[in-house]
Order: sequence, then structure tokens, then C-alpha cells
Amino acid sequence: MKHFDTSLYFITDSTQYDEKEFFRRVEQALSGGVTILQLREKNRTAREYIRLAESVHDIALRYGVPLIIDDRLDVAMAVRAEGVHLGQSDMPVSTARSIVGDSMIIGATTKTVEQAVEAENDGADYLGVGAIYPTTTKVKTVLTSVDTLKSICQAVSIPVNAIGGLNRDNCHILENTGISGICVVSAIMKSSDPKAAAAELKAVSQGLIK
Ligand code: TZP
Ligand code: MG
Repeated sequence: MKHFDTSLYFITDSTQYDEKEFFRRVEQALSGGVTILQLREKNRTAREYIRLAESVHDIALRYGVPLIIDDRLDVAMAVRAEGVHLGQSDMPVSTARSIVGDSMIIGATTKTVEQAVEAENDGADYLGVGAIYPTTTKVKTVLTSVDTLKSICQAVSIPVNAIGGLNRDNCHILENTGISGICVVSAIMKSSDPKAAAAELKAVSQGLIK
């Protein structure tokens, strides 16, 4: 059994910052209490993705926080990241699991109970469910209702995280859904104080999951 805590799952977006500022923000977020970190890069070559992932992994390791690579198992394996996150158009969870065995955390994006149950059966370790609210982050997604989120939490035994437009002021609708944590991009990435934002969101999330 792999041990990881999804209560405050921070997903990066490097598009608006130079590298120095990006790393500074990631480090600030980690020092504020992020419990799991995802590097999410949509417009990088494999070579660029690996180079960036190596640096981010070095930072995450200093904080003892697992690094998850979005979309790309090859990149995750290349940098010995702790995990990979797979969407419905990425490599199937079962394929990834057969390649890496038990060693790696595999997360999956699911929007229906059927997808969630399939991902769990295929070997996913956690699920991301959303978007709960409209998001300003560049992503192809549709809204997922809180009722569906709740049904997914009831249908699977692995941790389920809510995602999409979440911030400290609007998470209350996630109360009593059964989530294990929240995933955020903008609420930390675009904050003027990523460390304080992470600390606040962690307190909010911990209040929700009890
Ligand atoms: N998947 C569903 S919504 C989303 C992803 C990757 C983006 C969430 O970003 P933000 O800025 O926290 O709304
Ligand atoms: Mg993906």
C-alpha cells in the first residue's frame, strides 16, 4: 500500500511565469503545506517536460511531497516521479499499471460513476472528479455535479478529490460528499502569496474531510 495524502493537491501551471518565478511559487506552495504536487504541462516536448520535471522533483523531494506527472508515464518514469495522472484520453490505467507494477501512484480523471469504478478496477490509486465550478485554467472539461461527486465517493474505496474552480470561499458545497481532498491550480498558482494560500486551503480542506 502506497501512503499519500491528497488533502491539498496542488496542480501547477507554468504558462504565466518565467522559470525562476515558477519554481519560487511551487516552493512557496510546498512550504505552505501542499500534500501532493502535480506537474501539468500541455505544450512541452518530452525533453522539455523531463527537464522541468527533474527540477520540480528536486524541490518536492526536499519537502517529502510526492510528485505526480500529468498525462505522461514516460516522463514520470524518466524522472522517477512518485506517480502519474491519467485522463480519459491518456494511456489506460490498466496499461500503466501493467508497466509500472505497484511501485507508482496512478491517478485518474473520472466524471461518471462508471468511469470511476472502471478506473478503480483497473488499478487507480485515487480519482480526480470535476470540474465542480467553471475554471479559468486551460482544460477541456465539463461541469460535474456535486451529486455525481457524492455518488462516485460512495461507489469506490480509493480517495476521491474534487477539482475545478475551487477556492477557499466556495469549497463548502463539498461538505459531506466523502472527498479525501481538493485539487487546485489557480487558487495557489495565481495567488499573490502562494504559501499563505496553501496554508488556508489546507485548513479548509481538512475541515471538509474531518
Ligand atoms: N480538470 C478539471 S478542472 C481543471 C482540471 C485540470 C483545472 C482546475 O484549475 P483551477 O484553476 O483550480 O480551476
Ligand atoms: Mg491528461
